Amino acid sequence: EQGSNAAPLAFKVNSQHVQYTDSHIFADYQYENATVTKTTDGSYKVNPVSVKYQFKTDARVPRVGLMMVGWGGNNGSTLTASIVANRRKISWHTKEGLKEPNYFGSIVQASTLKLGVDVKGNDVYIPFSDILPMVHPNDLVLGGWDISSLNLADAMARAKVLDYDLQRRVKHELEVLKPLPSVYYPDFIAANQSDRADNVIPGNDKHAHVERIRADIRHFKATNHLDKVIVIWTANTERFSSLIGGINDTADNLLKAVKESHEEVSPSTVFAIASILENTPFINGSPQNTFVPGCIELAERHSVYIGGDDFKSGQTKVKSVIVDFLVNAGIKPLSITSYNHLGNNDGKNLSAPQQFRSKEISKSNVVDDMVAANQILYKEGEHPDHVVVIKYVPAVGDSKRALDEYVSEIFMGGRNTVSMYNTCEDSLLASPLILDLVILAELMTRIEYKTDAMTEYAPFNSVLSILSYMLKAPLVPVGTQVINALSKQRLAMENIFRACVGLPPQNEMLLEAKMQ
Ligand code: NAI
Ligand code: DG6
Repeated sequence: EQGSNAAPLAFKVNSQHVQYTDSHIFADYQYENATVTKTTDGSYKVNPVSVKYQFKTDARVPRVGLMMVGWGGNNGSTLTASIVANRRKISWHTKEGLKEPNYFGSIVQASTLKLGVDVKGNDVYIPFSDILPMVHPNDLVLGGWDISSLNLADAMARAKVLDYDLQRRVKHELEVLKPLPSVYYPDFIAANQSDRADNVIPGNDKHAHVERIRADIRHFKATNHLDKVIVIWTANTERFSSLIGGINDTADNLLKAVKESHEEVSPSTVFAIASILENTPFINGSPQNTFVPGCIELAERHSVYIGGDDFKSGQTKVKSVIVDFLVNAGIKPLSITSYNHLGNNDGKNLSAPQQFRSKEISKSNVVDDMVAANQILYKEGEHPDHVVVIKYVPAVGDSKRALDEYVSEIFMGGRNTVSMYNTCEDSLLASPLILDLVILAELMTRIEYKTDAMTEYAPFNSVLSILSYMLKAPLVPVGTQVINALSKQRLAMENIFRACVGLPPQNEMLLEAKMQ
């Protein structure tokens, strides 16, 4: 159970603005920004603003459970097997030799961040996971639901992602893990998924389904002696739910719609509601609009964290780097054409038009902020052509192919075409993202802030936009801007965590190296 004392810290900040107690880190932080207004003559007036924040971080690392919806899928089974291999330090043979387990692809576990500079002015880096006390993936207690009854060992074999020798070595530990029966409304996922659905909660009473999922979360928490549970949707992509006034527009209407088992309440929204009512953070790793307005309001009402949508694993991550680079280099992307083909069950589900449409939407809006940021290249409302194609090709399995072409206008009417071809196991990119989302969402539950105008510490906004780096279509608090540029998303994360330990935002000015 959660210890009464803080976890050992990798560093301490020597400042009057930072205090450490047995259980917490307190930091005073001056947030600097600038507000800009346009004057009547078209010029800008800029007002520097400075706001004092106090951050309070509970430095005690709790015992955390991760419940995956779609546990028996490619991501769920791959992540489970990989955690077991890491936990037990299980190595395995491939034709290239002996392989050791790792957490590559997780920013928390496999990336570093700059803490400062040493006496010679050289950068000093620490593991990302050392910036604040975080849960280690090996310590997560795993569970979840699936409409397919296969145990995790058979699910791992069905996924055909991990090397056979590794599968063989973790099998005994996975075969005792069985997904809980789940909520299945066939209309929301492709008809081609129906033959998997042999593990479903009976009936059509959506209120009873919410209560059943709530009970599952409570039971999992109690039987595993957990301090906290995080629920993540890594199940099939659903179709979008229609947004209907009186049904899903407000929290009360949504709860009423659940009681009436309205047809537009999706399984993923049932899980989100159940999690929120259990005070359990919920993250949506798929593109559909799980977070209808009423669901967001419900999360805010209960001060529960939610995050989404759609894991940003490969093609979109690269896109949010390349377009950012091109636009910031003064080069004007005119068209972005993206083809995918893949042969796993996700690809099979996405071969149905309504489910493809959900993915097409989440993959299509990912450059909007970068384009809008450069009014020299783009007139108001102007946008590059952007086409997204996904095809199901069973033979390639989980090894997704992504082909992208970027055509840009360069100096004096010239054209620049970048063409990319990317091959990778889809689930090996997505699984570490699940860890980052869960570990960072949990960390956020331990951070509170206060301004001079507030008498009590408070949690952040329920919508965790800080998770945007890992998500294709980041959900942000109502009325705030969406940031897709990957470098900005990473900076936001790093700098917020730095603020919690009283450190200034990351800057690369290196003035000490530039002055005489
Ligand atoms: P998958 O198809 O292998 O796994 C999904 C699992 O969800 C299946 O086992 C299925 O039986 C189960 N399922 C379907 N409806 C369910 C419900 N109502 N309740 C419980 N379980 C249910 O898919 P995969 O590859 O694991 O991906 C999972 C999701 O993550 C998909 O929506 C996919 O689009 C999304 N995603 C995956 C990425 C990747 O790189 N693998 C990246 C971005 C998003
Ligand atoms: C085909 O596009 C399957 C999808 O589930 C993707 O693999 C997934 O959305 C990842 O997309 P991206 O653009 O982040 O590589």
